[in-house]
Amino acid sequence: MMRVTANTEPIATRERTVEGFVREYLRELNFGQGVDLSRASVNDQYLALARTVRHYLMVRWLETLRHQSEIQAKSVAYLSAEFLLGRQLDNALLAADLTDIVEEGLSGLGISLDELRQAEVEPGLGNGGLGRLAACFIDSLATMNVPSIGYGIRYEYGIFRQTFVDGRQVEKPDSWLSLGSPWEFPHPEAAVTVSFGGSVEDWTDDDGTVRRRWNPGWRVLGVPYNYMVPGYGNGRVNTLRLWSARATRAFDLEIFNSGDYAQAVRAQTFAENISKVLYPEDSTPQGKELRLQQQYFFVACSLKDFVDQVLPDDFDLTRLPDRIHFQLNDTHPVIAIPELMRILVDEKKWAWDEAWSVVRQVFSYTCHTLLPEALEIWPVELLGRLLPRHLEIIYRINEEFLEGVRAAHPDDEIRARRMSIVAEFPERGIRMAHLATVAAVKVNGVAALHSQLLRDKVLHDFAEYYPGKFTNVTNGITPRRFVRLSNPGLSGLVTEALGSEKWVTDLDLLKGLEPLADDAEFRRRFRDVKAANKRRLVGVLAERDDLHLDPDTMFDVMVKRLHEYKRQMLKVLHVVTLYEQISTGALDPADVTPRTFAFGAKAAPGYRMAKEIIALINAVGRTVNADPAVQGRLTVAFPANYNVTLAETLIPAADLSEQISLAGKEASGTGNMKFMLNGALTIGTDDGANVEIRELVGDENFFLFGLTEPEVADLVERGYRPASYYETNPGLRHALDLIASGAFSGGDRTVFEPIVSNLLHEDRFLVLADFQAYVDAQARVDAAYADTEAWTRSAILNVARGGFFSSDRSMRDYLDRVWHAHPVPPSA
Ligand code: NBG
Repeated sequence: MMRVTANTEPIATRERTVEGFVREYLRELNFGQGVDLSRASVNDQYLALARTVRHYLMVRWLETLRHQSEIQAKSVAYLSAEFLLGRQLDNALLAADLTDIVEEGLSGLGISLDELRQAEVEPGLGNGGLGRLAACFIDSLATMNVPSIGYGIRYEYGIFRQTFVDGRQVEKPDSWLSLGSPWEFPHPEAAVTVSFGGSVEDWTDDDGTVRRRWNPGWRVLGVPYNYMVPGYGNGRVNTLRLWSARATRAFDLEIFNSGDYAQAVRAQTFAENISKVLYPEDSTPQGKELRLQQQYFFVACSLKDFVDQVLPDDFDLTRLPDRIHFQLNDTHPVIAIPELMRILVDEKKWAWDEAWSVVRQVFSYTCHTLLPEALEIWPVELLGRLLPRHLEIIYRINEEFLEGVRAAHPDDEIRARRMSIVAEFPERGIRMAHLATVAAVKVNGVAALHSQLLRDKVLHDFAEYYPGKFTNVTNGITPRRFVRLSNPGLSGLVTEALGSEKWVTDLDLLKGLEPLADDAEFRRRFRDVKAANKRRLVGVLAERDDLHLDPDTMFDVMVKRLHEYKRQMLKVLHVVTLYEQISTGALDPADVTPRTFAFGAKAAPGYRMAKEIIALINAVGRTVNADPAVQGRLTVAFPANYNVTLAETLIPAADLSEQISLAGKEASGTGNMKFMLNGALTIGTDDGANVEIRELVGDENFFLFGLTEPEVADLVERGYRPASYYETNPGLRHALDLIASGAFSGGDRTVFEPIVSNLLHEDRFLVLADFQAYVDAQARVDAAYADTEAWTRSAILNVARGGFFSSDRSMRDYLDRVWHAHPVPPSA
């Protein structure tokens, strides 16, 4: 008999040549995709490529998993309802250092890598900043060799695809999985069961102890889908595990046996609905039952996975705090706290106090908002119906917590009520932020100002009660995706100037660019990069959106979710003001810096005012862009469906970054950091991470305007009357009157009446109060832009001083201040 010796040498070392890659690729195309090259569609070619690249990472992935379970080091589990990943291919190529080999190999086959890049549909499993932050964090954790895992939901439909019909937003489903999903590894055999509903009863165990037992009403299965999270250039591949809901077989069979086939199929649909679609609300939660189901579903799956699968069988759970820290990304996963209590007390039969002492050591909570209405409160009725045992547990946690509060503050019942986990008005509800704060080791805000306002305002009582529990970790962004990949021109220049690529994992090295801001030749090359990025964007938007832009104008960009507090409205008013002044002859067009005003923003489908503002931006754009009087001076560009992919071409092309939220409302912002690191100057308020950006870059390289947070508080306290600004400021009056006149709505005065009257009579976010300061700051921008050399110098300094905003630094802060875990380099 012939003996077969398997070649166990990793593919990664065996085939890292152009020829090796081509062989692998063709094999994947033929045997994986089932086509030959001559008949392969672009999608076939892309899928085969993705799978080939995956092979190269596989050995490292398996090695990471093996090493991780061997050394049993303390790990971090990042629990997040959203991971806004963006496209995977380029990042995988970069991590595996395969780009050149693949490009050459494909081109030999007559295939363009770039075309295949465009074939990838990005997984939009998040709404905005919070979800993208989670994606940046897992990238950094992998790159920094931190043993860690991301846990979330595999939504079948991610964030909706935005289209415009007559300038109004119309949402289309995002069926990102429909053409295949080459980056995921489903493990149906490892599905876990999650329970809901039913009731709780007493029972007496063998040693006579009376315990509580949950008799659930229904169950679903959670199927894990694993994704690779490759570190940059370090051979590590971490895991992101997303859960997909399926009907349990028992559930199906029961109903099927009762003879009702249609009902059995409906039950299946019911179960699978849980992971069907991402809720498209950003910052403002909707207290929907399905949403709570989603939250409990992924958290229960993840805890069970960690306790039963990741930990060894004989693991002593009292040692849990040495092995894991669960980071709660906002309140969405906070139901994990009573869930772990339930596991320890009901399933493992621990004493309550023993369980609580462990639970209190393994969770930390990141808050991402300052809007009180954005903190989740679940109606007791709903939570009790869906998770009756968890409600009991929460009540007991609250009782004991309030005992402590009352002991510390006798005769202050008002305080106890304010701090209670259970709200009494307007209906009984569970305040998830309070529950998180009570149980967490640390509570952090996401920028210095935000953390300070959390301590001083939003969670003030708690900061007093738990000194030392509150901390700050300023957000960051991954330099791999948002500089190295998205801005190859700048990356090349920086690498050449610094003499190495080390900055990609040590962003503070950008400091070394500072002296070059004074070097005329470097400035010229820096400008050339920006100009090329602008041309690249112009090309993309011409093709993608049939928008035709002039790359020789200033690119003034505001991209983020549409929210009144973010104040896209201010920027529209600025456009309208300039337009009105040019039209009436008050301003000579020759004195106006030619600008492209670019917007990108999705509104939550149910958010009326946000959708009106989108319609207004498009209406103003249509009028302005068609008017010969402002031709070549003012252009409005609002490409639909802003997403991570578009961000990657838009941000590197920007001259001016708009970060103009009302002070005290934007927790951090992360777009602001991406723009800075791509050499845009910021016009912004003293809000969120803008404060730190300005401190780092210096006042002279930042266009600050607007009320400060204390000034806002003061003005609101005294009674804000927006109409007074309209009455006393002729420029503002003219702009608002022009909108109200129907000039942008075909003469119809009713169309934008709701916007105008909201601004005049309510204006919750003080747009009118900051209007003049904003217009004045924009005049300073124009003046600065006119001095090309000085502007370029500032832009270079923005890049040079932006290293602090690497998400690697954020991770270091979490490791030191929150997780007390350490990087573990792979075995030699
Ligand atoms: C958002 C904030 C942003 C912040 C991101 C990431 C939510 C609830 N919050 O300011 O609005 O940058 O979180 O921290 O989406």
